[in-house]
Amino acid sequence: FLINVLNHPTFLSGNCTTGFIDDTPELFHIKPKKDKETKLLRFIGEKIVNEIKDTKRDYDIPMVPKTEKSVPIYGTKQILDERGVEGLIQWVKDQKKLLLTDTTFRDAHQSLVATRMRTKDMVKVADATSVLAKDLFSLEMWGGATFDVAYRFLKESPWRRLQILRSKIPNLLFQMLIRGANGVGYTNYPDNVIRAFIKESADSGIDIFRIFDSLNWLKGMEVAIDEVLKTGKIAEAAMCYTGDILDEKRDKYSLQYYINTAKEIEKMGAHILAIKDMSGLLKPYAASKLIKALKQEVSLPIHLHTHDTSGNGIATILMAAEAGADIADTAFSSMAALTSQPALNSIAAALEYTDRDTGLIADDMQKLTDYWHDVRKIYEPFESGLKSDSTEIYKYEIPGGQYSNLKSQVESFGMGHLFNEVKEMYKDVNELLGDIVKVTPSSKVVGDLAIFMVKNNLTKENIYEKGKNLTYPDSAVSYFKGMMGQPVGGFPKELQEIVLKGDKPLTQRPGEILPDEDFDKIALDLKEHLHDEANMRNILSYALYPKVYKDYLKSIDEYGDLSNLESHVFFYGLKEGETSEIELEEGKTLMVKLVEVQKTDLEGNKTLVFEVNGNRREIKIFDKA
Ligand code: 3PY
Ligand code: ZN
Repeated sequence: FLINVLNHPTFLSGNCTTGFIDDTPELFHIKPKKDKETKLLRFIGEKIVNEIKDTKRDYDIPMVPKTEKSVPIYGTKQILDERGVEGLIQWVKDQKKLLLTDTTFRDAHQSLVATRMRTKDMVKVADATSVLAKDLFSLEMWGGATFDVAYRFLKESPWRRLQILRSKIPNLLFQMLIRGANGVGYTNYPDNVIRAFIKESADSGIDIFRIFDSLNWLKGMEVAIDEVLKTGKIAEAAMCYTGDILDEKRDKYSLQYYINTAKEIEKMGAHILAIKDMSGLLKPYAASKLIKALKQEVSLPIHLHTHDTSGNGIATILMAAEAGADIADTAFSSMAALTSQPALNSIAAALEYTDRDTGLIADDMQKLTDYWHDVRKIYEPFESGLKSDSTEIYKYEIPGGQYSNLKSQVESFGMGHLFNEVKEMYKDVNELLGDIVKVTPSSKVVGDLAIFMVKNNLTKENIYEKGKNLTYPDSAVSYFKGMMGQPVGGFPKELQEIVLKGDKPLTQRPGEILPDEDFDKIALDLKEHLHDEANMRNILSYALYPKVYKDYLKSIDEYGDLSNLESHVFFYGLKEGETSEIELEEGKTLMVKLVEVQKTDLEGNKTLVFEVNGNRREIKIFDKA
């Protein structure tokens, strides 16, 4: 506080009267500052008293595989740095082996444990990943839902994650998923936000940007592709796969449709073509047919992304490899399968001693797999409960992350018993919308509408009458307004009118009409009201997610930086008698033991007795029960 006053320009100028206090009240607003240790104990105390109702389980701290990092490790990152983008792309084309991306840091946990993986668990295994997985093509480790979940639920900075992992894994290409004009959010952002976000991400360590549009509307990807090309990084433009090219009756998304889309993507200047099979609909023989055709028609390397929801994912990747795919997304097997990516270990084993041998060493992959196996146990409450593959995905066409989340979303509306109806309705809504590409955020529109229709007893037949006077979910209004872009084949007019109720839809790119974000104004707001550093990362976080970011700052203010807590302590607190070593700040480590939780007193508080570095500390927490 005193330093803020002493450094204030008015104070320094010597013109410090009572007016100074009136003009700068924020400097004089003295809150009793809780010290870091107290904040931390309060956070743990709140978990124990008010959040974790069941008795806490025992969690072992996952064992990090031991490695020796004696020589500088050379990998794809060095190829990019030394030979530039063109050189790297040529290198990819020259490879006989199937190159693999590991998605464990991003899509795997997004699809299996609701995106809850904390930076701490990634950082612990970063050195080992750099050494043992040195022959991977890339790590998909950022973007998609990870950005907002980091702030919203993990109370940590996604930028810090990128920065630390980048410094610890200097040899592998880092890859992120960006939803075109929707950035890492659910709605179109002004062009200057998308451009600044890509620039900052590139400067912070992202090498490959996988850019997609949730309706395969290429116009929605233009700004992002252009900006990635400007940064000198790799633009991997994706076409999302939906439907079934083997089914001649479903001719909206035919082989020819994908060939045309791929050719357009090539013309836009992309370096790599991604096939983004977000729901795992690309069947093995379809993969073969599609990739063979694309290899004839475009000269870009092809990167296949699929999900194993149906159980056919491994076969799809193998058939794709056979047909000439260059790179495939996989995840270490303890974080693979079901709604996640197919298992890296299985693909590598299947291709051993063949032309497309990945060159990855099974024992090394196993060591990383074992680590993730132990980590995953800590995230058990976030699992969807899906126990087996399901070919019903071919019918419902629900993306991996959404499929595993939909049940809890439906339950949160008190409609758990109607889950099957919601899934059927998801299919009906897709038909109502004219059969659209379903991936974030368009998949959210379909999901929200499906829940809304089941809740209001609407059907695809009666909605035109019975649904006329209802107010539709925000996502559906935004969709029909054209704020997510234009779907293949256009909007169904009658339904659009019912949802918009006279409001005029857009036909151009939303970015063309959205005013630029005022970064200076945000900077001022951050400094003056939120006492946050107004650097570009913080400004962008605020521009993308104002409320989420403000809540994050509030949490930091209240509980301090929680990123150094072990994950089982962050999520579940401590058990009586349990001790955890916590690095409070660099060079200051606390041994925190919970000695006992006393009974609720007459004022409704529980006293928690801790031992911190051997000293007794008592913390009172109000019991909300
Ligand atoms: C995302 O946008 O987060 C996805 O993973 C889409 O598949
Ligand atoms: Zn995915």
